[in-house]
Amino acid sequence: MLFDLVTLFPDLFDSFLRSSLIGKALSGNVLEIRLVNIRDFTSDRHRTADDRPYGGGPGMVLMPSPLARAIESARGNEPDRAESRTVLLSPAGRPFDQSKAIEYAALDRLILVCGRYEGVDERICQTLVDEEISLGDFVLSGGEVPAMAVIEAVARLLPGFMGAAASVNEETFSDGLLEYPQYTRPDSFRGLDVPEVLLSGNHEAINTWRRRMRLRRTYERRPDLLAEAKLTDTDRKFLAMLDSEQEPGAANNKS
Ligand code: 4FV
Repeated sequence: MLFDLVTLFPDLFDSFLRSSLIGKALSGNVLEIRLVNIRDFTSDRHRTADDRPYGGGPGMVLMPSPLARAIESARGNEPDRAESRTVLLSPAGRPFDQSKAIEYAALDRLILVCGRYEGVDERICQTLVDEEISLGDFVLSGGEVPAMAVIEAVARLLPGFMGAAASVNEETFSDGLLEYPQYTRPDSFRGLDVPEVLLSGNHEAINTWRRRMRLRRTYERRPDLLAEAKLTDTDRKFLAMLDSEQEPGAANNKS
């Protein structure tokens, strides 16, 4: 899979591209990442890429021409990459989540456009951007960090990326529930012991405990996820029990 990163600050990606799994995947041709510096597509000797907003107001806006040329140059390389999508990282975008990561992992190429300053000229969104994606309801100084998050979430889903290090975390959100708590040695830490069941070797009991912990954590922390979660009748019975626990005067046994 190919990622084109359209940015004013390509150096920001240096250590990220050298980091462990991404670095290995780049050398293993599991994925390819190309940096497209918007400044290389400016036309004046000051290499100006931003200008004052029409209508006044604070800050600057990324100019349409250099950005359009940068995106078109990215698209121009290897136009045969059929399944391609151009995505602008912006707080006004659709929240990024695991289902979007799974969707992107099926593409041949993802062109990620990193905004800066107050944002990009809207005519870029109208002409060259397929969709806008937000990392969350907060304001960053640039789209580079969200782009790194998208690359990492998508790359982990590519065949050959995780290799032996396949993780349970892949399940997180894929069946709509939060993950179960993890423990490792020592079995007693600052007076806190690892739950007995995890030391029992009884894998059926362990799986039941882990499923219940996923249901309880999702119920307590992200009840909004339960509507979409893939639940069994046993799951629903357990959730009903949690509900009954909430009733005033109900006994509270944290199993
Ligand atoms: C952002 C976000 C974000 C806003 C203006 C960069 C900044 C500047 N991108 N999810 N939250 N972007 O805050 O994706 O263009």
